[in-house]
Amino acid sequence: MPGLDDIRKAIKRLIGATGPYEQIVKEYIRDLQRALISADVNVRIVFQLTKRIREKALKEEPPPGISKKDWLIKITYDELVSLFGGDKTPNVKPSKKPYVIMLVGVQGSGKTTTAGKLAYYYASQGYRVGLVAADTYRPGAYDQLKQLAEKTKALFYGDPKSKDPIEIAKKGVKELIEKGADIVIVDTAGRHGYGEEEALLKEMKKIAEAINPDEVMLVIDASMGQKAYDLAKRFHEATPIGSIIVTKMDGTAKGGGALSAVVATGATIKFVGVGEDITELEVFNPKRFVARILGLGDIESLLERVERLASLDVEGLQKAAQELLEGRVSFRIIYRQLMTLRKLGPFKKILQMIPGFSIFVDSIDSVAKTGEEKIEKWLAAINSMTYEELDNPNIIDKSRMKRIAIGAGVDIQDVKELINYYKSLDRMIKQLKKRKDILEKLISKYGKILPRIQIPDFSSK
Ligand SMILES: Nc1nc2c(ncn2[C@@H]2O[C@H](COP(=O)(O)OP(=O)(O)OP(=O)(O)O)[C@@H](O)[C@H]2O)c(=O)[nH]1
Ligand SMILES: [Mg+2]
Repeated sequence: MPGLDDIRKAIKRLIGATGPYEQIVKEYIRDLQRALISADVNVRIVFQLTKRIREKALKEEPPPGISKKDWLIKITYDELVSLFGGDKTPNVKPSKKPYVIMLVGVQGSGKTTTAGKLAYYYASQGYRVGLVAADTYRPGAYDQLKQLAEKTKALFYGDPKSKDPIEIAKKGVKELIEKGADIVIVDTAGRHGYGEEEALLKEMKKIAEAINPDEVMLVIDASMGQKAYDLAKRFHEATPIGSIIVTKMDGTAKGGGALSAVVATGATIKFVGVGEDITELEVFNPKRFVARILGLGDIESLLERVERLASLDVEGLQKAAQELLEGRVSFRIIYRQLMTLRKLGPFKKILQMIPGFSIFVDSIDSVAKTGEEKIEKWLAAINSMTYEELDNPNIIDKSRMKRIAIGAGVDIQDVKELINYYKSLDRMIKQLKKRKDILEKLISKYGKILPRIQIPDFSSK
């Protein structure tokens, strides 16, 4: 998508940039603004959006393990997703059978092509689709839709001799439903040029009154850019049951402007057209759309990392690490470690990136080798310990081991291994305590860095 593609270039530049962070942010923001404006996104919206990005980039601390640049990309992603509609994924499933869709739009916006694409899309979902040619103005409209119906194996109704679109629409809907169509799509005429929205909406109303469609879809050509705002707004106000399809996203730099303008009206974009072929129609999903603009693979792995970090129990980990460093190894700490490990699985690499946690990770690492099954057994064993045993593992003798094993339903050998693990961990910490310099360094790092770490809540988004 031209226009928006420049965002990816801005990110590429960001990744390669060196120098003071503030300078990097400044240049990146400028690139981003240029890219969005060249995509015809409303200038005011562009400045609001980049202002938010700049503020977040400079004020917020990235989560542990995420670099500032990656964090900046993540912030950009979030802002772009909300620019293009946020978390909403449109519901394109017909709410009932049969379902009647009426397509409207100005001349040449892509209605007839889109009717064919929709027929193809819904047929591939298992629906029986019917197409009605209710455009009596455009010469060739009948043949154009008939061919599309043949191509997509859709039912078809049209009357090349009639000059009455309302009559055709009414008859067509009735006949195709009788023939067993689950979805009937009515293609209408688009004599109206840009700026003739009033006339378009008026005629739309007339046909709609006659056939009472379940949904009216307004087809908008993406090359309208942000001018799509007025049309979409009036349509949205006049037709609450309506939704919008933005076509020709492939052929214009202004697609970003068209999409963001339509989103700003509160109307729902259900599909976007991305080529002339009947297969080139996509359900519009803002997240996927933005991911693609930014370069899918990269952003996905970044998001995944951020989300993983967000789900970490940092407070619990901090406490456990602190306790470990202070040399008070107990089964309570080990229990927390095991729970973390169970949750994180192979993601301990992330933990390793958290300042001060590497030592903690080393000890987790040795547990990691013991495998999932063992972890479950050890957790069960710890669960059947008394409070006294939890805090003073040294009092656990043979007879206590036996009792714990029976209580947990595990072998006594498992309990022994757990005790051995405790002992090796305890030894390690004691050794570390002797290296006071390292310890002090770590603790000073804690004091400075850990309290500042704030993990945003991505889970609710
Ligand atoms: N590149 C590209 N071209 C498209 C897309 N959708 C439609 N077109 C082209 O746009 C032109 C007009 O499409 P139509 O479907 O005939 O438009 P219409 O709204 O039915 O036009 P009228 O019936 O005259 O109002 C055709 O050349 C289509 O191939 C799209 O998503 N991408
Ligand atoms: Mg047409």
